[in-house]
Amino acid sequence: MGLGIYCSLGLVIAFLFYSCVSAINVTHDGRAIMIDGKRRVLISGSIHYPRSTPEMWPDLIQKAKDGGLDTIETYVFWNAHEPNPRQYDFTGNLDLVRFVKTVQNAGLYLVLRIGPYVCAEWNYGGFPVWLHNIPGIEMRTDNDIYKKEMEIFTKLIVDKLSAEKLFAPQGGPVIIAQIENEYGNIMKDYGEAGKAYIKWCATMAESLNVGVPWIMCQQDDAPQPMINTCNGWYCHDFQPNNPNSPKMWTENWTGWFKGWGAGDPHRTAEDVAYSVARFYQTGGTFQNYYMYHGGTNFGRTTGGPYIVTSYDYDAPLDEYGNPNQPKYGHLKQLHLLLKSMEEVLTYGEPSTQQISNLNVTKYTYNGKSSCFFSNANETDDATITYNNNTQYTIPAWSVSILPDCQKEVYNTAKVTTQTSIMVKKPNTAEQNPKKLRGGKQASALSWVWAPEYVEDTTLRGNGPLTYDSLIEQKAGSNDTSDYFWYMTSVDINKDDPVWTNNMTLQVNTSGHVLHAFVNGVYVGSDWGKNGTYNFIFDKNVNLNPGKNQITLLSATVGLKNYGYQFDLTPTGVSSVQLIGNNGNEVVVKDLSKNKWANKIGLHGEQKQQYNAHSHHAGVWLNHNLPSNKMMVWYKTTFTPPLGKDAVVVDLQGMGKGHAWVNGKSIGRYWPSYLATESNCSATCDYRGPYSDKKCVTNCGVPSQRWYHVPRSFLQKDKNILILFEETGGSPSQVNFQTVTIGSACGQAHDGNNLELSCGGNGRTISSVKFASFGDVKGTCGSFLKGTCESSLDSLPTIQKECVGKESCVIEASENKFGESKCGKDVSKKLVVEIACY
Ligand SMILES: *[C@@H]1O[C@H](CO)[C@@H](O)[C@H](O)[C@H]1NC(C)=O
Ligand SMILES: *[C@@H]1O[C@H](CO)[C@@H](O)[C@H](O)[C@H]1NC(C)=O
Ligand SMILES: *[C@@H]1O[C@H](CO)[C@@H](O)[C@H](O)[C@H]1NC(C)=O
Ligand SMILES: *[C@@H]1O[C@H](CO)[C@@H](O)[C@H](O)[C@H]1NC(C)=O
Ligand SMILES: *[C@@H]1O[C@H](CO)[C@@H](O)[C@H](O)[C@H]1NC(C)=O
Ligand SMILES: *[C@@H]1O[C@H](CO)[C@@H](O)[C@H](O)[C@H]1NC(C)=O
Ligand SMILES: *[C@@H]1O[C@H](CO)[C@@H](O)[C@H](O)[C@H]1NC(C)=O
Ligand SMILES: *[C@@H]1O[C@H](CO)[C@@H](O)[C@H](O)[C@H]1NC(C)=O
Ligand SMILES: *[C@@H]1O[C@H](CO)[C@@H](O)[C@H](O)[C@H]1NC(C)=O
Ligand SMILES: CC(=O)N[C@H]1CO[C@H](CO)[C@@H](O)[C@@H]1O
Repeated sequence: MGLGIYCSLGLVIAFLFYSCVSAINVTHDGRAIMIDGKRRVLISGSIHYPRSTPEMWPDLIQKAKDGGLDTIETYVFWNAHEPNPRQYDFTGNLDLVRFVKTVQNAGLYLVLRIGPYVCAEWNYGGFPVWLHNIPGIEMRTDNDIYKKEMEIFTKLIVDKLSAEKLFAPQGGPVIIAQIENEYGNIMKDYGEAGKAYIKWCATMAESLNVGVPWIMCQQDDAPQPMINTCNGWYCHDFQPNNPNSPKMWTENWTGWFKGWGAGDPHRTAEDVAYSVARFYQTGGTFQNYYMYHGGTNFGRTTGGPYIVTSYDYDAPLDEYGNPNQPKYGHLKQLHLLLKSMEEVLTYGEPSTQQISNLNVTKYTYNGKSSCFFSNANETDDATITYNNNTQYTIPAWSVSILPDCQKEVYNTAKVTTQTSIMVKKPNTAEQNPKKLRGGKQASALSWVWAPEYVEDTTLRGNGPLTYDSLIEQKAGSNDTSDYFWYMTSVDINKDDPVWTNNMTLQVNTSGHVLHAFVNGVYVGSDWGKNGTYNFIFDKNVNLNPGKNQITLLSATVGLKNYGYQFDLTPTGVSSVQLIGNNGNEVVVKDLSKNKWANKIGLHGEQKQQYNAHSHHAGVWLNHNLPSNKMMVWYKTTFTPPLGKDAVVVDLQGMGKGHAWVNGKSIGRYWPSYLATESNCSATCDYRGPYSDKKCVTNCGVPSQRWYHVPRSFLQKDKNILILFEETGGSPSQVNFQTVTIGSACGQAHDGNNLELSCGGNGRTISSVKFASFGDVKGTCGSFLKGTCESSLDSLPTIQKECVGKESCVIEASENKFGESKCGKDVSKKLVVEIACY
């Protein structure tokens, strides 16, 4: 593609703008990605456009830029864009072009990971389920039907972005593209066909002539000119497969995703920074945070099974877009420092020597040197002598960076950014808070309800589809709903050998949730526990002589998104048996090969009961509001909280279901699913290799209680929340809240400045809860004064300088707070906890 200058003339809300963008030449050598011939240190972060809203994008991207990023990375989500064959959707939060342009307007680059298999804890890894139902298809291997579909979609995306001149040679922000995704992890199971497929992927991608490098992550045998890249918690040991490929890290997991039944994952700021610093120390030049902003799995987009609606990921920006402090700020400092060392890191000669078990790496270029000291010991701090008798102490599991090889400017374990504690606040915009019995106050939400209509149809066995045996749920439904009904009837007499006084209905299901009814009466439910999704449902049943109606409702909770042939993992009911057991013999009557009628989805889904403007919706009732009744729709109106803080709805008390605000899905809810007690740890030590089993919190409480309601879903006055309650719950405690910074803690060592802030937006410091200069003990929220505090009480000083302000900066020194009794050997610090309005 030729390079040139592209200009465009546009009219935007009465503003004439005239912009010229010049072609950007993206190449690479064995050291780095080169932009216009210059090697670059690139720091990137993943933000998936469908996991937020277009109204949130500019703010998220600006915060990423302020956080020191120069690149945004996203996958492209095939099943969202092509819900039905050749029917495409690029509207709303699927407006990929708008997202890329938002990144461009912020002056950042973009890495486009087309996949089109994406994993990403996204439903079915991004594959449309209709694809699975094309006869003869085999996904992600050397199969002509699959390859044709993959090529059509990949080309569509490339053409769409090319038409808008969004690739770098056209002056656009897209500097790198990705084909396939982590295929190397599962390739060996596909044998020769897998190798042929990967070669085909490379050739197909190259033929699209996008004019920027293509990458393949986790693909050791990526054919040239594809660049193979690393994904993982740490990537310092990774080496690309070709001397001409730079060392790139496409997924540095900033945290982890969460399952129903799991607690909150947490990866410390110290450990993420450590992994980044070691990567750049060992010659890495491009690194991407997975995720930088995780966001929300709206609608039915969650992968799984059993992954929660929030995709917060403990990322540097939280689900709502607020800085996750100290992670955001601690990494920002590292980014700014690495960028300031860009030239020496990409052109300098590195040399590494070992000094008492530490790796000391020195990069030298043009007479300038920068150093990294890394201590990989998990328990012991280390002191080394470098530069003629200067001593440096490097804490365990940390890296010190000395941009001039003299003065330590950053250490990954020394966090100076404040820790912000986010809180939920009640919705003060709601009028007339209702007094509940016991003096408790609840918001004035009043509810109407409608039953999900089952009595006349499904429970009597009337389904529009019929099959001669049980059908797999994806095959039967194309995944157009979570819900799939299986109905059959069984004629049975008292002389049937299965007829005993102990008859059980046994259902073997591949998940994910099962509800069973016999002769129109509910008999029980079950779902997979601890992440397992195959389970056996067993229930004693009373049958009538003659005809009996069996109705099973199977519900999916996100289709599997990862693993060898994950796409073939069955869902739904696989066998149904009646088992008679009279104590002497067991008689099995297999109903699996019966004639089965099926129905896709709920009546209310068809009639759009979730949309208050639907003309077909069932009548809402305002009397006898049911509680703990399954299959019920609930509706309420509410006034949104004032201000700009993120809005959440607290669904405590509800069972499992789906929620909509003004007809827009805010995702599945399941607050009755508590996080397993045993998997949390009371303490969290950043030292030692991280895994998602470490530092888990919030066990024994709902895995997800609060659900994000993006501000752009809300109208000024009257808004409508509709819930479909599947298993039974009570809406009496449901209320809207805002998420805001409640308090913050910060510390600064002697001679440094302490910065404290209530997060902007006009929010001010309301009080100082704790302040001490000395050897403070404890953690944020429970600090204790040490034994050698400085002579002047620091509290009034800090109150004077901070209260009433949005932020304040305080010098931590004996000059200011008076002499301490700590002595030379104790490292003194100023520690403060503030509260915010
Ligand atoms: C792009 O940059 C490379 C060096 O990285 C150079 O060899 C090449 O000629 C440049 N291409 C154009 C079209 O300027
Ligand atoms: C809890 O920990 C156990 C043992 O490590 C593990 O097998 C299980 O999957 C964990 N459960 C959750 C919900 O994370
Ligand atoms: C130091 O570098 C060597 C060689 O690259 C490597 O094998 C070793 O793991 C590194 N040690 C530390 C502490 O990083
Ligand atoms: C950490 O350092 C201590 C003391 O030097 C040493 O005994 C220990 O073996 C080290 N641990 C590792 C994993 O290197
Ligand atoms: C260290 O000190 C010696 C003697 O004072 C001097 O010759 C040498 O240049 C110094 N090296 C560095 C790195 O400063
Ligand atoms: C699933 O989708 C395919 C392709 O659009 C279609 O041919 C098929 O009839 C659908 N199956 C069901 C059960 O709706
Ligand atoms: C249940 O079904 C699964 C998948 O079809 C099968 O592997 C398993 O053996 C079945 N279990 C029983 C008890 O029938
Ligand atoms: C699931 O986890 C719970 C709580 O840790 C435990 O009691 C139960 O045995 C586990 N079930 C399975 C099937 O592993
Ligand atoms: C009833 O049948 C089930 C399974 O068939 C068996 O496990 C159970 O022991 C039986 N109960 C009695 C009282 O016989
Ligand atoms: C092999 C592996 O663990 N892959 C994971 C990489 O991270 C993404 C994002 O969380 C997951 O989707 C993959 O399962």
